Amino acid sequence: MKIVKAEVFVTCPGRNFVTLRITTDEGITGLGDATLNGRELPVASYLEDHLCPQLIGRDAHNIEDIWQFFYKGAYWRRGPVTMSAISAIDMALWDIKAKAAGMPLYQLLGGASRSGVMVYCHATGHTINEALEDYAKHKEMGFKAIRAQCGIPGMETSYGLSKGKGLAYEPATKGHWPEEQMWSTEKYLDFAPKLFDAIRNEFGFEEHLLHDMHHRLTPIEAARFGQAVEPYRLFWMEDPTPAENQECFRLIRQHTTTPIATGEVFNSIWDCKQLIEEQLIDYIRTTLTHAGGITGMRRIADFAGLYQVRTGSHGPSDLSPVCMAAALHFDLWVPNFGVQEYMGYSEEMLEVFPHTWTFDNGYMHPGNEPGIGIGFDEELAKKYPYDPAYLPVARLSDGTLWNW
Ligand code: KDG
Ligand code: MG
Repeated sequence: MKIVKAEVFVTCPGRNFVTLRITTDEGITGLGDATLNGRELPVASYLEDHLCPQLIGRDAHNIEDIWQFFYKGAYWRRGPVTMSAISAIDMALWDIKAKAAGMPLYQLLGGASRSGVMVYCHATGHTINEALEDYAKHKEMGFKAIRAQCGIPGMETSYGLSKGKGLAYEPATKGHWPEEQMWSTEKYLDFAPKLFDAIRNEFGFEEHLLHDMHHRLTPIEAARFGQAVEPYRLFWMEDPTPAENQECFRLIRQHTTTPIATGEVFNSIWDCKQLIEEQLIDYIRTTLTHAGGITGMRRIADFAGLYQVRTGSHGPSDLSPVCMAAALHFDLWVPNFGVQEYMGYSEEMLEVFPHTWTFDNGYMHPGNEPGIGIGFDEELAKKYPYDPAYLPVARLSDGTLWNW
């Protein structure tokens, strides 16, 4: 089954998404997500100018060889741009293979290991009371795992907050200049435990409670945080410190039993190796779109399984519904599954990407259509042209650039 076409679409039904569509001589098409938030065009160009022309004429069934060809064959390895492009190709080819087999993708991977995929949602508020209201709303919807973020007194902005009450969280700002936000670790460390205290007092321990620190603390601060929140039994503290320096997670581990999750900015198994091998984390958060598609993620998950590290894939709405659809197949299969992030999508987004997944009482299922169960409405997508937007940057009060 030969590849005859590989097309790249950049569309913005509320957010910019980069979509790859591969077509074969048998008329089967597959979709892949290549979205890299705030850096969409370099991935689109890497695909269009370099990889797509080299796909034409190849056998669509040879997923592993094509993956190796683009990974090793470029000479230049890894990095978010390269790996997002390879990931999209991989996803689209698995979609095609599953359609050709007449099976939902999870069946090809080895079948379902569970009846549904536990997903976690986001509860946020500018104040603790607002966060409690939002938590109650999501609990009512049936979520069994809830991530909680809250505004910090004395700081105008903080990670994870929507721009207004009831609005979806959208960190990127339109235009060509990132928004600058202020950060204070001291204020955060003093305040954060109060949020978890209020949640556990109000709702008890029934739901899994998660929290994202978004790479902002130093290792010893993260250790202090982990220790301080132990009574609230978090499911995980996410990205406590930037993960380039992986040894430093040892220091956090020495001080706290709060589970640690990281990896949403990782691109390959090599980025995860030390953290997993030395059992410095509990959950690996790589995603299909940035870590090599099904082929890359399967290797990471199998390796993590040796060390009782479970998956907790990144799933914000800045990864397209194509990624979400494929992730649900992966999650249904992967033996060492932990949880899947699900931020949700607007109606506009879901009209462009019609899907077969379902949500029921906190669990999602990818559906049983052959392939990954996602479509792309090319005509509708044209109504939403690319609209440049950037993620914010963070600075300390004296102007020092920090980790956003
Ligand atoms: O594009 C950046 C977002 O994907 C990231 O800020 C979201 O940290 C995030 C999360 O855990 O969903
Ligand atoms: Mg995160």
